[in-house]
Amino acid sequence: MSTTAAKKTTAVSLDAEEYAHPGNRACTGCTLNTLYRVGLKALGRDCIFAVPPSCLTVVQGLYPISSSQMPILNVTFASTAAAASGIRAAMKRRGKKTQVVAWAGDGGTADIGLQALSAAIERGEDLIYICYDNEAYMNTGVQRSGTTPKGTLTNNTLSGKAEAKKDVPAIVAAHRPAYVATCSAAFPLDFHDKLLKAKGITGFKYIHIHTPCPPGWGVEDRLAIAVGKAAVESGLYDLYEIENGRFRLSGPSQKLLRKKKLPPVSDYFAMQGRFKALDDAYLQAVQQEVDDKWAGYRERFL
Ligand SMILES: Cc1ncc(C[n+]2csc(CCOP(=O)(O)OP(=O)(O)O)c2C)c(N)n1
Ligand code: SF4
Ligand SMILES: [Mg+2]
Repeated sequence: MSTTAAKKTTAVSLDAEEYAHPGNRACTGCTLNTLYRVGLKALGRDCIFAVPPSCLTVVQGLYPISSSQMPILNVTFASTAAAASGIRAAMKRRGKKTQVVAWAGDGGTADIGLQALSAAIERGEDLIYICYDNEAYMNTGVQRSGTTPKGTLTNNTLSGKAEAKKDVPAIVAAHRPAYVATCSAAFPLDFHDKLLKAKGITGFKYIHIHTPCPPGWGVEDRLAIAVGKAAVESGLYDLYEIENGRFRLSGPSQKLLRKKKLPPVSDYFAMQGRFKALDDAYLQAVQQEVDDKWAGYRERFL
């Protein structure tokens, strides 16, 4: 199992080859699009994807007009991790090391595909599972999912979602897979390097990515990256890795440990139309939670 910290990739050292063809049907400003392009560079040509219905199927396109140079199997919602396990078994049988990657949205992961995901982790399948979390069912017009934050306006939570966000990386980590990481689409090179690391580890690898979606979040296209950065830099959304059961803050989140004061989380919420229903009491409660969490991190890691 490889766990050594590799040299960080920069925009200059990134693989110059493009595995995603130019021109696809993503919305302007879609951060999934960037993740996809950069993710393919980390994975390289020898990989196969299992992808359930989602915006990623739109970005990739359907056979025979696909924007990816790698093969994609479009699978049913509930079966992503099971289908990926089947592909891996077939590859093994043929003596091939081809990297199998399940890549799904939050609806396909936190809700509809959760049992197949849990079973595949428990079996210790040698797979990479990527969940891009745009915090709703976006492809069908913004309906709430298990990872939609409390208070969010969606087309079926018209006065704000009543329930809290499901912590999927924590659920996955409770299975003790080989590797768990969280990422943000606002830091695509951090995602690139975590994916590269996952490729070098045997066993089940899970990467969860906070993925701003301009139309679904009520954000101007040009601000999609800024809003993703605000989530991380305010300390609301943490980037971390768990290897062999050991948790560590990583990349941009690790740098926050030594900062005396982080920007208020209200700045992040104020940037987005989907949070218009939040009141001051709620914002203060979230701020308190974030402050307590970072006080705990500082005690533990400094
Ligand atoms: C069994 C089944 N139910 C519903 C749908 C309709 N559907 C297609 S994409 C989608 C939304 C998926 O949401 P998510 O996994 O979060 O991905 P996103 O669209 O946000 O990228 C839904 C509900 C479907 N294709 N199959
Ligand atoms: S709806 Fe959101 S996630 Fe889907 S293609 Fe558009 S910007 Fe990307
Ligand atoms: Mg989604």
